Amino acid sequence: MATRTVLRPARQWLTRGRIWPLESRPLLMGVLNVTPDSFSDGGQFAAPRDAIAHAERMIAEGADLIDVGGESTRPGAAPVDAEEEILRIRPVVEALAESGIPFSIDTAKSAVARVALEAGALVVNDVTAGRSDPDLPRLAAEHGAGYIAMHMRGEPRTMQDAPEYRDVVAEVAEELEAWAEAIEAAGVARDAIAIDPGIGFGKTLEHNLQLLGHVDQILTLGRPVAVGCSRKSFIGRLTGAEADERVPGTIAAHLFAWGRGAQILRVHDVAAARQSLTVWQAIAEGRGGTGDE
Ligand code: HH2
Repeated sequence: MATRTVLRPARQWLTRGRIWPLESRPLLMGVLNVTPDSFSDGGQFAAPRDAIAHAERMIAEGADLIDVGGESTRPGAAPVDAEEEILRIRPVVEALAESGIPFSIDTAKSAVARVALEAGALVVNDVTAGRSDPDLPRLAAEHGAGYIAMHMRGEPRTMQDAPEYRDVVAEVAEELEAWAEAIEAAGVARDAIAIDPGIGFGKTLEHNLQLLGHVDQILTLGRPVAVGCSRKSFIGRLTGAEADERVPGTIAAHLFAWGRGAQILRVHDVAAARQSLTVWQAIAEGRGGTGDE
């Protein structure tokens, strides 16, 4: 890897005029998949009423924002066209906006992002980091929105076909920085762009473990760092647990990533994430009490 400047971790994330401080505690993005086929919660929140009730529950449990997705990106998933994705997300983003719930839109398509941004989405969460739809970064810039640029090799249908890296941490960091710079060149403010190593996207078990163990290296790019391990298959590979039994493994992975500097965590199980982080943080800050509580 070419030598690059080592920067201090980002201190804030700017999304549509809202400043999220990143130093005191991690931001939690609660996952809201309004899809029939997401790998762990597909079909559960397809009805707008159920989706909104779930979003409200996640906010009450400590989510900072809700990440709405209308297309599954699980390995092998078939792509969905923009019209279908819009039909799925429109009633939900409009209701979230009406309730004043902060939300992001998890999409790689500008037509879908436009609907969400017009409703008030604060962030575009793009698993292709601006590479599949060149209009997406420009559109986010027009709205002053935040952007999450996630790392993926290939596309969901084929990404797990023998992914190979020389040095996974260095290559992911290098590619993320190049893609984030392109998003910046399209007009998105530097402080608005978060990067995400894309756990499970074109990576083997070993690659995922390397990336989680070295989040601190990604942090030296000086951009906000997001991580999503929630219920992912690497936890199943390590433990044999099915997707709906992976909360303990998710907590362990996210606590480790937070300890290494990750600032934004994307989770399905918000209450468990918030509780684990609160306890971890209290101990880390030495608020252990007198021992008689
Ligand atoms: N993971 C998933 C989807 N979007 N976005 C970011 N920034 N980081 C991630 O790790 C990430 C993501 C996959 O998880 P999920 O939404 O639960 O499943 P599906 O893609 O099957 O809907």
